[in-house]
Amino acid sequence: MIQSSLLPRARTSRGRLPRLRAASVAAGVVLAVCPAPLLLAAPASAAAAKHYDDFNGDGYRDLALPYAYNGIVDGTVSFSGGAVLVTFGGPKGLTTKTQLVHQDSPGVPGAGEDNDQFGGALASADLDRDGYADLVVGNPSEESGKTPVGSVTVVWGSAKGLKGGTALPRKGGGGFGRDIATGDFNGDGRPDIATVSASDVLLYRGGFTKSGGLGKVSVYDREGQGWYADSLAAGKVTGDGKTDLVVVGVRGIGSTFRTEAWFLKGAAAGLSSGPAKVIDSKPHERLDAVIGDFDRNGYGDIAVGNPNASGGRGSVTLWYGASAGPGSRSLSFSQSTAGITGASEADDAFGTSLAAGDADGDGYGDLAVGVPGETVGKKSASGAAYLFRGGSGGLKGSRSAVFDKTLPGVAGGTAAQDYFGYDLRLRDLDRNGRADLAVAVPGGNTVRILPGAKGGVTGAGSIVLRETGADLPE
Ligand SMILES: [Ca+2]
Ligand SMILES: [Ca+2]
Ligand SMILES: [Ca+2]
Ligand SMILES: [Ca+2]
Repeated sequence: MIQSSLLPRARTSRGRLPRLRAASVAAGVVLAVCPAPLLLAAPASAAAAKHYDDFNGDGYRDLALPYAYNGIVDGTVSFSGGAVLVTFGGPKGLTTKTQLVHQDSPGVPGAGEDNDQFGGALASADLDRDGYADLVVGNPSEESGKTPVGSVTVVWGSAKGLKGGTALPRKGGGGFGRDIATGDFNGDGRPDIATVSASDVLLYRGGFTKSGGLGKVSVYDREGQGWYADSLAAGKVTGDGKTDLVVVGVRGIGSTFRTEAWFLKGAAAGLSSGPAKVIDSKPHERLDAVIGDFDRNGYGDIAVGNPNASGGRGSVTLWYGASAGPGSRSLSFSQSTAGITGASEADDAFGTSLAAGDADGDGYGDLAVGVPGETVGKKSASGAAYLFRGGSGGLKGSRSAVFDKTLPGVAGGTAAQDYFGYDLRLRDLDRNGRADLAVAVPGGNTVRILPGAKGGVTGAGSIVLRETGADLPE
C-alpha cells in the first residue's frame, strides 16, 4: 500500500487530495523584480514578518506541506481529516524540527473528521503583522451538518510555532477554500486572502486580527458567463506594486464547457476584472497556475499547466504580462516542442504541477514543470520534472532540462508509480540566493529538496523529507 497524502487523485477514490498548491507561494514568485517576498509587509509596520513563510519569526523560512489524512505520530498524536506538516528552517536550510497542525490541535477551530481535507490548499502571510507568518488552510470538504461546504482557517504564527486559529466567515455555496492565495491586492500594505467558494472568488482585505477582524469581504464573478472559479495564482503582472490574481476555471457556453484563465488586476478598490484566455476547449478542474517574471521585464508572466491536454500528454500555456495586464503574447508548449528533451506520451501528465522562482540566481524567473506520469527506464509513472530557465525573450525549450530520481546525488532508486514531480515548490530555503525545488514523490512517501544552483537545480546536497508514522484511511 502506498502511504502518502500526495497520491495523484486519479489513483484514488478519495477525490481531491492535498497538493502543494502554487497559491501557497503567491506572494513571492516574482523574484526577478522583487527578490524579497517582503512587500506584503506594511511599510508603516516595522514589526511585520520578514518572510511570508517564517512561522516562528526566527528569520528563517519554514516549509508547510499537506500531510496524510489520518495518522498516529510517535504513538501519541492522532488525527483524521488531514493535517499540515511544518518543517522549520535554520541558517543552512530546513532542519529536523517539525510541527503537525490539524483540526484537533489546540485552538484550531472545528474537529478533524474522516471526510475532511484540511490542508487541501495552503497559503501564508503575516496577516496580523506581528512578526510571525500565519498559515491559511483550506478544507474544501468540511461539513456543516451533513452538507460539505468547506472552510478556511487562519492558524497563527508565534515564537513557538503555529498556535491557535481563526475560521474565516464562509460565503457562498460549497467548496469554500479549495484554493487560496495571499498578496496585497489593494495595495494598502496589508496582506489579503483570496479564495474560492461555489463558482465565485472571495477577497478578504484585512487587516486581520486574532479576535476575528478581517476587513471588507468582496465577491467576484464573471456575471452571466456561466463561470466556475476553481484555482488561483497570485503575483505581480502589471508592475504597479499591487498583487494581481489569475483564476483558472470552467466556462459554460450553451451546452459546451471549456477551461479559461481569467485575469483580475489588483486595484485600490479590490480586484478589477480583466481579460480571459482559453486554456483548453474541454472543461478541466484543479489546474495548477503560477506567476513569475520569466523574461525579467518587470511584468509577471502567467503559466497554466494542463496535464489533460492531448490524451493526458499535457501542456503548459504561457501568457506574458504587460503594464495593462496579460495581452496577446502567449505560447503553449509540451514535451513535443522543439528543443525540449523527451517525448509526449499518453498519461505523462506534463504540467500537473508548476512552480516559479529563480533557481539559478540570474535574476530571471524560472519555471519548474512536473511530469508525474513519465516512464523512467522501464518504470512506468516513475515521474520527472523539468526546469525551464528564464532569460531574454522568456522561456525557451533550449534553456530547459529534465531530471528524475536518477539525478546524481538524489537518494533512492526509481520505482514505478513514484509520481516524482506530482507537486512542486521553488523557494530559497538555504538562503544562497537560488530557489530550491521541493518535489513531492507520493509513491515514495517523501518530498525531495533539490538545491538551486548555477545552471539549474542539482541533486548534490539534496535532502529527503520523509512522512512517517501515518496510517492511511481505506
Ligand atoms: Ca522560521
Ligand atoms: Ca502573524
Ligand atoms: Ca515578464
Ligand atoms: Ca533564473
